Amino acid sequence: LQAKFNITGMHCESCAIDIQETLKATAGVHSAEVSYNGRQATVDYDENVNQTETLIKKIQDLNYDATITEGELQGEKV
Ligand SMILES: [Cu+2]
Repeated sequence: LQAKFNITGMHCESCAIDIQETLKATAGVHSAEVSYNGRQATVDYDENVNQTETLIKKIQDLNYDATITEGELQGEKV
C-alpha cells in the first residue's frame, strides 16, 4: 500500500532524512521518501504488517506531525 503525508515541523534537510530513515527502519515498510522542500512523505508498506497509524505515530515520536493526504486510514480510503 502507498500512503502520502504532509509533514509539519521540519526545519531543514536533515529533519527529512531523520524521518526517512526512521520510516525505512519500520517493520513492513518497503520504501520511504521524505521531501523537505515538498514537506511531504511517500511510504510504501505492507498493510498486513503495520497500519498507517503506526507510521504517523513514528513521525510524531520524532516531534513532527503528519497528515495523510493519500492512502488508507482505519481501513477507509483517503
Ligand atoms: Cu532539521
